[in-house]
Amino acid sequence: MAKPLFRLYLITDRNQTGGRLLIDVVKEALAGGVKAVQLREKDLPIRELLRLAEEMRKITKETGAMLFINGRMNAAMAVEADGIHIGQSDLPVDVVRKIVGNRFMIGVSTHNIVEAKEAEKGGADFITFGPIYETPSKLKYGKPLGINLLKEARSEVSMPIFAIGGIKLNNIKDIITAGADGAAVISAIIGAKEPKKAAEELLRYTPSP
Ligand code: 3NM
Repeated sequence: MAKPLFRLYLITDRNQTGGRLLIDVVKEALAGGVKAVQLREKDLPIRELLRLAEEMRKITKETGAMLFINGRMNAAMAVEADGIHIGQSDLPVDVVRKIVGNRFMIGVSTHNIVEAKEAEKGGADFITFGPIYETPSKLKYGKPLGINLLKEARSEVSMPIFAIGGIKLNNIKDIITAGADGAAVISAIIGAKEPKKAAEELLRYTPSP
């Protein structure tokens, strides 16, 4: 089975920082040991996203963490990100792979077994699979898939799987036991009072490869 380069995938949402600057919250998470950040600010105009991506690139580089940009290949190229993360309404993964070659890692958001298998076939490096549990924005992502479907995904694909959706300190052990390689989180870190501590605690359950 392919092994991921990281185990905890931090996804941004600048609306969940409780008034703090996103860059400061991510800095704290990096200080807590996070090694992969996905900049996911879908509604930001491209120039603002680019500015934020540049800042994120700087702080991830300083801590040896990987940076992924959600959706926008041009911004990913401009800041020399490590990868891009695409969803089911972006270009198909095989097309993105054709465009970027091996210049970027490609992560794909998947929500069922068919999408997971397609992502693997299309040349993704890893997937997120979810939502496993209820998330604060549950309506957007659909009904929780649950642990059993995560187990099924594990048996169907050999690429790294990051469970996503409602992953917290109290359930992260269960998704690892079910076969996930790691967890992808927003609120557990971005919304935490102490993002550094939150990252450290989650990382205890997701040991480095
Ligand atoms: N994607 P939290 S669930 C961005 O199922 C995202 O693909 C999902 O936020 C999916 O860690 C989700 O706060 C939200 O639950 C994850």
